[in-house]
Amino acid sequence: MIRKRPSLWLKTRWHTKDRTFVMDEARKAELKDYSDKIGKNNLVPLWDRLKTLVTPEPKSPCQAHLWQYEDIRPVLLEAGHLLTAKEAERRVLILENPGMPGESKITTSLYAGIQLIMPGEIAPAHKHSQAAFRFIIEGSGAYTAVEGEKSYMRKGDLILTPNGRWHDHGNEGDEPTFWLDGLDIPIVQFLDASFMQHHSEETHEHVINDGDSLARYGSGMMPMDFEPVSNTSPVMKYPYDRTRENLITMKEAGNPDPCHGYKLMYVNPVDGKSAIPTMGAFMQLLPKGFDSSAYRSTDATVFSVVEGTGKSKIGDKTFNWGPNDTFVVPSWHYVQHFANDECVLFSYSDRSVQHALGLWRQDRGNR
Ligand code: GTQ
Repeated sequence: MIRKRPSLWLKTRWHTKDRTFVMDEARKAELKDYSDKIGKNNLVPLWDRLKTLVTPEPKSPCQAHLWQYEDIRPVLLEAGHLLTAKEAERRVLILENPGMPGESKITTSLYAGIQLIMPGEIAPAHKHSQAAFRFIIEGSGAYTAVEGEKSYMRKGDLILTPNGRWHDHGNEGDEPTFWLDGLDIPIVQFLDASFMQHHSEETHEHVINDGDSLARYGSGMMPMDFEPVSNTSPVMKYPYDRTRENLITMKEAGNPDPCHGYKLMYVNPVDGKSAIPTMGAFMQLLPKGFDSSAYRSTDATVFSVVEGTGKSKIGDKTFNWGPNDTFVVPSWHYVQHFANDECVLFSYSDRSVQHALGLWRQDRGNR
């Protein structure tokens, strides 16, 4: 027969407000002794941890932050004279969230860095489990090649590097070229699924022309009998002139979304889902004077300013931004954008992952 312990029932008082028990010192000591004892066997009482593990709302170490391009550009150029792209393999400054020092993360799930390649340089071919995109900030004449398809870079272009594919970067022009690297490094790290290899040659053979995949897959048509080889978009470059033109056409029609202005998502034309399965990428236009409604979502989002100046209120902080600046909005923080001029903002997040797992939530600001 199971016996109730009347002594414990009597000793327990339920604190209704935050659902904790009120205990006297003797009982606290008893429970502490217990957890110390079982700790030796790598066991931990859930009742000490439940509140921090299962929170009523997202509680992130990720902090809202702004990186100004004028602080990055000169020191990255300095690195351009300190070591070659070949020596560094990739000459990149990581944008590390101040709330997670040492973790190489801009949000809990995503990585960001600014990469520089000097004229004449090559960043040698390698491949890895992590997927990447390059969002071009400054310079032209450089390229990323993915398994032989060379995509030349211009400001505002988005170039994909699907996971597991050989890729190298080079600069055939005469200007230093800078871009934002977005990678799913923390997701792959979390899942312990990282593999990487160096190519036997410095560059993979370049056999496919710039724009080839865009022509084949990215113009509302598909090659006959096309069978996708992966769930990443087969389009390697989404050129800015097209993206911008689409946003301008939308703006001319009017009726901006109160939270987003005019906003498009980069999609895989094969399935209409995110171009890269582990990262959602977006581009939005905010008309001059636009003052967005407060918005929050569970996908912490990294923004890169393409055109215009403005400010964003993120939680209780306000950041003034201009072209080429990067800022991050943590999960479930209200964000409100104010556009001084007509602004174009690129952004990326783990929305696609949260969507796939049924975790994504948004709140369109009914405060
Ligand atoms: O260009 O392949 O910022 O492998 C970090 C890791 C860039 C790249 C990064 C990488 C790359």
